[in-house]
Amino acid sequence: MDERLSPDQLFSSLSQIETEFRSDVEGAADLAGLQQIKTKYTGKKGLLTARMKALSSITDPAQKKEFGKRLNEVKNIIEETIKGKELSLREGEKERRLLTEKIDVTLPGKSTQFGRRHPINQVLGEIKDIFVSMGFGIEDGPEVELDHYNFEALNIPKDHPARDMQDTFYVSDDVVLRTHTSPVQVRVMEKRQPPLKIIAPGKVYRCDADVSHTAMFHQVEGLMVDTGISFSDLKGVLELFIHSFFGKETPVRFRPSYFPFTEPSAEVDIGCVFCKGKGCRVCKTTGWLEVLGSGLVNPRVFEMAGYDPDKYSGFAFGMGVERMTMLKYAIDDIRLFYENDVRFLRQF
Ligand code: 2NL
Repeated sequence: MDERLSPDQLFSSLSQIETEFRSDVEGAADLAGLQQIKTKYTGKKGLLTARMKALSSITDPAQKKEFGKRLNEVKNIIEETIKGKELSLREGEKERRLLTEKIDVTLPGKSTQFGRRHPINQVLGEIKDIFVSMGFGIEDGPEVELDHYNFEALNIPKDHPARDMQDTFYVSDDVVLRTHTSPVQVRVMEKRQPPLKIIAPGKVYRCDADVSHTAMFHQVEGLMVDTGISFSDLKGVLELFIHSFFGKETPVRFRPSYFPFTEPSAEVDIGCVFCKGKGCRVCKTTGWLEVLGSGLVNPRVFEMAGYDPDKYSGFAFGMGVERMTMLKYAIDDIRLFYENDVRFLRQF
């Protein structure tokens, strides 16, 4: 259609476009509206674009030059005006956001869920700290152990009934999953001469499972060897340990017992944490609970380790970490530790 307009008409149409453009821009309320206006005039099918195409239809060179100049002028006006308007619209929008968007710094923050150490590891750490404070060193060793270190060197021969006492996982004829951490201490004795003051914490395995037994559990054993170590050293160390761990008002007693690797042997009881010594189902009405086993190291064990039993004496003890944890927190089922229900674990 533009092709059919005369040069004069083309000229005046440019002025109309300019006027219409100015009023359009005036009314643009936001950036989206401005974009529409931009398309209306300078887009592929825009009003100004159409006039540009019409330029080639003017035959008179002077008129063509004049129209081209005017066309450029309007084009520049349109582009500059849009640029300016865009800037002021952006400013306005920023201003509006600053006024309407508010951050309430007094609102509570988003809470984070914190993890924590497993109660067994917490208690294991507590037990280690107490013995370290008394000068004990920490030792470890293999969980898959030779029958020799787990049994023979502890005075538990192959046909000994004590082997049935500890239901053992056998890997092969002479290799077992350790049933206690004593073999760690035997290995240390083999390598080092007295004095010795060590604990051996770690995982042990027994083929057993009920409310108070799991196939894997944790044990801390201890061993002190020197010249002149007596049963009173054993009593002093273990009483101090019990009072640090359960509190200094906790009643303690030593009761004669039997282990192949100690002689004499004693079991250590504390006043029942469930009934405070009155007698209940858990302590079988005795008012006492067994917490650990101990004794003076059997001279046979020293001989096998290459220590002179006439020169050295020592005491040893062993405790189950799960059992200590259950007594400390009055928990009646060991399996709770390994079900990994966070509602249980979060309480520690
Ligand atoms: C218990 C009893 C005990 C030992 C462990 C031991 C280690 C060596 C030599 C002598 Cl190398 N004895 N350990 C001694 C007495 C008792 O544990 O009821 N544990 C849960």
